[in-house]
Amino acid sequence: KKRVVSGVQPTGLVHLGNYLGAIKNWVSLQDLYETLFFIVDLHAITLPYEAPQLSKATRSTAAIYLACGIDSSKASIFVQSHVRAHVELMWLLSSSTPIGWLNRMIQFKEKSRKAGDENVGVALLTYPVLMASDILLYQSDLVPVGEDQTQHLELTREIAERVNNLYGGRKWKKMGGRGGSLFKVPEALIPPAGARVMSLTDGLSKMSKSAPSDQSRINLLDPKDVIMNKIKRCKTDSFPGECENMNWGSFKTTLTDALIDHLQPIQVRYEEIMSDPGYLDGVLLEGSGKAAEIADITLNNFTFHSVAIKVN
Ligand code: AQP
Repeated sequence: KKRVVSGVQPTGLVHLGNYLGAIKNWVSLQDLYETLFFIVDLHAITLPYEAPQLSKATRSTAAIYLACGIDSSKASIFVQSHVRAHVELMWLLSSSTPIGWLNRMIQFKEKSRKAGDENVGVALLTYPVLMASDILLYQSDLVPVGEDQTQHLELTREIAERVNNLYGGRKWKKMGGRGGSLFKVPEALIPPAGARVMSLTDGLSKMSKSAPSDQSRINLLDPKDVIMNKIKRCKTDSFPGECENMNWGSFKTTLTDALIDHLQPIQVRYEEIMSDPGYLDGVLLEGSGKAAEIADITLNNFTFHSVAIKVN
């Protein structure tokens, strides 16, 4: 089976965009592929954050994966920082990644321009290398990516190719190494069309966890009356579509009802999971165990090929 990896950052409350653009698709992917879904807490610390808030969001995001139908008997569900190999491989990869490649990343340019050089950590520049590590560690075949992440996946592919050239190949066979390519070069798995959910208050931006106004998004855990209110107040576009015979009033009511019906069972399941911390811990422990087994093989092999001597 081909292997697929993906994750959500615990930077806030999981919203409808994260669900429709990512988590809902993962539920179908887990039947077709070998899947690893993680909560990328190490990516969530590139901008200022509160540690207790982060750990709460990490648990909550894991519970949301399960509540949405990710099945721990099919997929490995884990927290990125629980598998130490992510950071270690990142260091090794970063020494072979030209700084010019990172300077070109659009997200870095945008975020650092907004916050100013003195206010952003070095990790904001280097985090695409961590993303490369997240993917390459598992010898992933396919990575589901939204359009804003295609540049980072392309960087991952370039890093893999460069490192395969530098440290892979025949010369290592003589040294007892595997030779050939060390990392699989992953392909993008483009999600179904229409997967970009826009902000409720600004039609030009996507719905986002870190947008300051909660009115701009529908959180998966929003109560019924909050969802009703947000939809009542949200902007609508003027493109004729499937519901063109409806007026705004009946369209918004239909949408609200459909959304509430869809989210309600997820919310019930979420509460059940959160009321049983032992269960959630067990899922995460098992997931990180399975992930570490794969990750350690890649990391050990690459460490041997790039820096360390082999001792028996
Ligand atoms: N509005 C969206 N529509 C469709 N898909 C979306 N995704 C995010 N927003 C939308 C998808 O959700 C997955 C996880 O995203 P992430 O947590 O890694 O970071 P992000 O893309 O930056 O998401 P946010 O919600 O906007 O978080 P913040 O505010 O922290 O930056 C990805 O697959 C993404 O495509």
